[in-house]
Amino acid sequence: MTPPLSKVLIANRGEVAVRIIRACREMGIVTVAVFSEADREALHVLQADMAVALGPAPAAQSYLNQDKIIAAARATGAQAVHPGYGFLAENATFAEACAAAGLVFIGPPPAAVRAMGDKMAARRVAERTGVPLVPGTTQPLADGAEAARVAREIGYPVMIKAAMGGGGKGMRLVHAYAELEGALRAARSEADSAFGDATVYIERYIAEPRHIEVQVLADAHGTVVHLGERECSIQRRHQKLVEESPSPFVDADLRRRMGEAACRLAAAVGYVNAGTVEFLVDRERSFYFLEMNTRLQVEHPVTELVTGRDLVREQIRIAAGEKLGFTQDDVVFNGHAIECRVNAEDPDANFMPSPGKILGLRAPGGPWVRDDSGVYEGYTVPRYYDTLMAKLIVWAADRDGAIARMERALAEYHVSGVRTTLPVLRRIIRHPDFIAGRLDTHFMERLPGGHAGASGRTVALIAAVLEAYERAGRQTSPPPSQGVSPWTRAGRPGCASRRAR
Ligand code: MV4
Repeated sequence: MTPPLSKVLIANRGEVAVRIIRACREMGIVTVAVFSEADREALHVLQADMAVALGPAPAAQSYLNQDKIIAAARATGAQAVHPGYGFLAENATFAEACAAAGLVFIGPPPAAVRAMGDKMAARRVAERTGVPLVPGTTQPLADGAEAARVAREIGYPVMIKAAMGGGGKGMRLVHAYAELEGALRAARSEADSAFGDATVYIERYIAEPRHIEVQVLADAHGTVVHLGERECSIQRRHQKLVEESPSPFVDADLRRRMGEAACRLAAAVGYVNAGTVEFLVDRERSFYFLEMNTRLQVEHPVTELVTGRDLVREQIRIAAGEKLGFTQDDVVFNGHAIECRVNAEDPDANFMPSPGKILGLRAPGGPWVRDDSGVYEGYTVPRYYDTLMAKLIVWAADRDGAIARMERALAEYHVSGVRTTLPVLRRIIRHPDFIAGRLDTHFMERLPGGHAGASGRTVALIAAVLEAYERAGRQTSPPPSQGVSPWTRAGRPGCASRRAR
């Protein structure tokens, strides 16, 4: 058996890096942080036992630079790498590079990442394992004629999706035959430029669905269990704002059927570690496989609070070759948890990123309130990365109690210096539809001022502003440092081995 891990490198930043450090510390594992030039003062750097500089702020030169991260792991004697989410978390090539360097990748086997990365291949796995999937194609579309034939068969409206897409990129809704040709061309060209692969497929459009996902855990000894579902319907332009577990729409029978489907799918691709199977659920409570995320998810805490299981700890134990140590029958669901994402964005300016110095910060506390934060008062939120600053998670015995507790906690929350999504979160939590559990993926479009989508023109305007902002930033940034920076030196073993205080 693999010896337990004693030193882990966290190939990420922000709140998730802090979350992983916390699990490691409780397990007696030494932590190695990595950081970019924009993150010298970041919380994850302050909290880790050791820290290694990667290079300039842009992710391509820091958090996405596989060679630098593997070199940092080797230099510090880390045995394993936790990728968190985003960045390299679903990069099969990186998982392989870790293995080649003798490092344990705390995540699924590269083959499982690849199988699920191709959405059409994932649909084929669902098909042959009897997991319900949205009616449509499971082989690449040859041409417009074939698309028209399939669309007529399954019935309009349909969606054209990029095989290598996900998260809404390269996706087109087609209401009628007249739009098909143009949508097909647009989806192909968007897919080609975004993923370097123009392969697309067609699905029947599910109107006003709920987005419900199932958490799975699989060990290397053949045990696969699910930890129930998360309701993630409250999204804006494919960014989740509020998540909860259990879903107010899912009863014990649906939970069991969705859970079994998720476990079957995971087992079929030889899945090991934590993963999430996404489903669309329609008004009739029919569920359809959408895609599988082969990583820890941002919203994992709500599952932790209702199951009492530490998902990051389980990920590390599984990666070390340990047995899960419990079965599906041991998984019990207790109470209700809700998570709100606090982003540095300006809800009054179409959720434009709002980087800058946090001048004042008071996070809520009290019973059953969890603050998973990557920031502190006086910290400057860099403009280079995702805007997620912190997650606020509450637990209560039932959904009404959790809503009351979230409303109380949001009222305690004060941030100044940067704009945040807090005002929108307060409005969502008090909305009659939210309170009644009337949720679907169009919730934000109905929220006054929530403007779920932006018109094409607004998007173009934002893109232009951001580009100008980026150009201005580049001109004022210091030139890239040459050779070994003091930060790289500080990160080398023996130099900056800062034990936790
Ligand atoms: C769909 C759909 C309706 N019908 N597929 C959006 C992200 C990507 N993962 C899949 N998405 C959707 N696929 C069919 N056949 C509606 C969406 C969708 C959506 C899904 C989950 C959460 C929010 C969403 C917002 C808009 C559209």
